[in-house]
Amino acid sequence: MDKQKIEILVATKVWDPQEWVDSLSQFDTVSKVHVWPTEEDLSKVEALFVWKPLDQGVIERLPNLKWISSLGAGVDHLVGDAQIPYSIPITRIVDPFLARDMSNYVAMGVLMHQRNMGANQQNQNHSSWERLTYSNLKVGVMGLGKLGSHCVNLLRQMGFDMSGWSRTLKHIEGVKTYAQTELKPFLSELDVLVNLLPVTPDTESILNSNLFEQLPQGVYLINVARGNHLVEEDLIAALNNNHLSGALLDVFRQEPLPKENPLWTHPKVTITPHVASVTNPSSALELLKANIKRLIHEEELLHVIDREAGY
Ligand code: NDP
Ligand code: OXD
Repeated sequence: MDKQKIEILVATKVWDPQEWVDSLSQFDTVSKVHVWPTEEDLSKVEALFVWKPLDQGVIERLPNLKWISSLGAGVDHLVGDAQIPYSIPITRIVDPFLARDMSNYVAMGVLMHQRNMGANQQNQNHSSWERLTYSNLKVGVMGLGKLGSHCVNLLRQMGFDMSGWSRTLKHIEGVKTYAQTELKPFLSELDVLVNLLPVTPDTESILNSNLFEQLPQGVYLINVARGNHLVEEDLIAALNNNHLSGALLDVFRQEPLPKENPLWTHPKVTITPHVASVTNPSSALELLKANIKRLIHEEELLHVIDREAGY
């Protein structure tokens, strides 16, 4: 076996793997790229690249596995998977384009809300000239990691009054920051709440009626993290009793969102199909290339997640 080259298995359930396979096959550090599902001999595979749930039985086919990479920023599809031994490091995609695109999406959502674009569109449908004005907004971001911190900085530069909440206290110029124990004061002064947390046992279903009650009336919700953060019935109740003014949702417990889900037709909800920020294969491949070299040279991998914390 050539020590300078490794075999890789790509398992992408919801994406066509071809672009990844074509590029990885050209790396001079890769001897073979397998695509799951396969009957090929996988005993020499050292790296597994995954997007979305891994079929049961994959790991037992990989006796030589040394590293798993998520092909997205999130790792919730991997951390809860009992077939993955703790000894195998899991990495994720950290990429400036992912952060840029996410911040742009959130900025779009905040501006559409601030400038009443839904109501303007309806007025246009009736040729109705109604001057809907606006005020500056206080926007709070839950999660100040790679994406959340980029997002608060962009929106601060756009002139919004920004705050952020994270597990450990952050210091970000011009942004009011709160630590995990300070959720109540963080929530109490917002106009828009943005969720950019990872899903962990601590944050699963965090967007529920108890949290909504701690928000001032009229808050607009933007959920771009994971569907499992949101209790959908609690959101619908809070929208129906006018406690929340609306929601922009990109992620759902079940994706694709089933046709019969009431969120599709709720007048105060705007839906996008998990496209807030999409991994750009060409830049993500640069990170994978760097990590393949590190694996070969037995150096520490970049962007390894903390299995205990779950992100
Ligand atoms: P990071 O891991 O970089 O950041 C996570 C942040 O959440 C950190 O600030 C962390 O705190 C905070 N956090 C974690 N647990 C808690 C908790 N219990 N209480 C308070 N704060 C907590 O993640 P990213 O910014 O890269 O990504 C965030 C999520 O965005 C991903 O996990 C993924 O689910 C989602 N995503 C969605 C996409 C889409 O298209 N819709 C695209 C890409 C990502 P601390 O700083 O103290 O560690
Ligand atoms: C991600 C995503 O986690 O696309 O990268 O949701």
